[in-house]
Amino acid sequence: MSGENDLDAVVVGAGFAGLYMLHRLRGLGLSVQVFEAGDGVGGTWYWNRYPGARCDVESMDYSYSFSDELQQEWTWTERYAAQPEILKYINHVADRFDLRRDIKFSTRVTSAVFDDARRRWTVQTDRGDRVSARFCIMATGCLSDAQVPDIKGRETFAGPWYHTGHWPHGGVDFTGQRVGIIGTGSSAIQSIPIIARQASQLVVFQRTPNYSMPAHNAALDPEYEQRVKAGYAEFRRQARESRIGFVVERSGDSALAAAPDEREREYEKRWRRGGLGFSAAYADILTSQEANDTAAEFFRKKIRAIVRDPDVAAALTPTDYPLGTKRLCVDTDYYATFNRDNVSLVDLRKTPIEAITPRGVRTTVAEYAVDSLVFATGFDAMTGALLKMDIRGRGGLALRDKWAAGPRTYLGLAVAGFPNLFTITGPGSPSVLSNMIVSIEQHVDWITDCLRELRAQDRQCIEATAEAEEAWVTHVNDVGHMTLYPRAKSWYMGANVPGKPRIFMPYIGGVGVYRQKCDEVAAAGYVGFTLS
Ligand code: NA7
Repeated sequence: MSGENDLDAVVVGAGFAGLYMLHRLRGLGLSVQVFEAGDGVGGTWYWNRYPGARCDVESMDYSYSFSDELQQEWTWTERYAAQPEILKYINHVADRFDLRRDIKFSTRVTSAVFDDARRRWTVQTDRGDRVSARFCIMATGCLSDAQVPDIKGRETFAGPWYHTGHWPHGGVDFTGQRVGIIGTGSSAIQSIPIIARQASQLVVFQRTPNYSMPAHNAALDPEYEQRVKAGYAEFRRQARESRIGFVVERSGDSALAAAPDEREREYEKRWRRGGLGFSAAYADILTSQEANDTAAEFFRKKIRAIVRDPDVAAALTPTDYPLGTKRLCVDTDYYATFNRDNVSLVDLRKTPIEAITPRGVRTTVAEYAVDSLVFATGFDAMTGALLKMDIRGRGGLALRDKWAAGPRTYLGLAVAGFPNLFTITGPGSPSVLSNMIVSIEQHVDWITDCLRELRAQDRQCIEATAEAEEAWVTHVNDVGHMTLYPRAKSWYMGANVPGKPRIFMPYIGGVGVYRQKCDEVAAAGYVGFTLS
């Protein structure tokens, strides 16, 4: 497929998606160059090294399934793997499959421009690379563009500051310090209990309280591990066909139809089990406000039972959006941490931040002096990393312009007007609503089959049609609006980034259903695409 100095494919990113994509493309005999901004593999797990960083999906689920040798030989130590262990795993994968030789590290792609005449992509980097490739595959991650909010006076702060998504590799020792943390999403909820144990004082600045489940993390039960490994093929099959990429048992269709004491027992059982499966208890929790209220009220009671100070408990209790419509968090001792004498909570809804000062953070009522400041303020999710690059399709069309009113894709995999460009777990696919590894493998396998088919048919180009894209965008939107998700100001909706269009970006139809749709598209000769 390649001419002189030309590559078959460029892959952007060397996280879980980029690495597996490279492995599969090599299997097709294609020439591939991967560019990675970090100086090592791992993506999310390379950057997010904040204290307590841990996967919310259980270890036996959150791993590659493509190699049985790999999944049999690797042993996880905990029910939920911590960041260092996941990073070790992905480094092991890179070595085991000899992936590093095609990855250029510490190199950020700045632009990807489609040349209509040659029908190739020209990709440029911040290190002066300029390569030409038939295919351009974005494995840039959904939560990789860290957001430090533009708060007045930010640059005047005299002490060190950190973003959870760009944590120093050597770690940070907060012993004896007064620390401020802005944000109470997953990253904050994982790190707050640990920072609180180190710091002399921790001030938590909260804009929106979250619903958080206990993790009940523990050493991985060797018996469970053996059982899964003995039946891994079936375990993975069920995950692929499930709604969210791992199996969560459902108790019934309707929380409202269940008797109140039975429902309470069910919620209690799930609380004791811990983890993300809570909102799957009843099918209507995410579609009926009334059903959702029963689950939300259960959480509120738990928070009141754990947190001693009623005012702090009230501030930590979400009341104005349905449970599960912002990402459910999973924690170890989060709520209990607010019983510590050295931890205080500032409710920014009552007393918003006015400015960051050289000494700390000033709200409408007080200045909080701190030695260090942590921004746990999240990411420009799903589109941020893509739109940071200058991506231009046919006729010079900029992706930034095309997506000015929100992302538009076909299947979350391709974009009309951008031939031979693929987005792994792009907006419009289940992505962040699923076990990412299951969704990544599904996309990578689909793209690999697609490129093999193009070669078999001696075609050079594949492009989503505008009609198929329009129909998919409508479908993603329709399904999203059948749920309660659009009622929350979440990063799923783009609500955390000032000025970002408010669109429900992921596809909530379910991982199994979505896979079937993608397979049908391929089996029918890539309906909705033009091959040339
Ligand atoms: P999240 O979940 O986006 O959380 C970011 C937090 O920071 C959240 O509480 C935000 O409040 C808060 N935030 C953001 N900007 C501001 C400003 N300007 N002022 C005050 N507070 C602010 O990011 P995470 O890193 O915790 O988690 C990302 C995902 O990683 C997570 O969902 C999992 O999938 C894993 P808000 O809620 O917007 O009011």
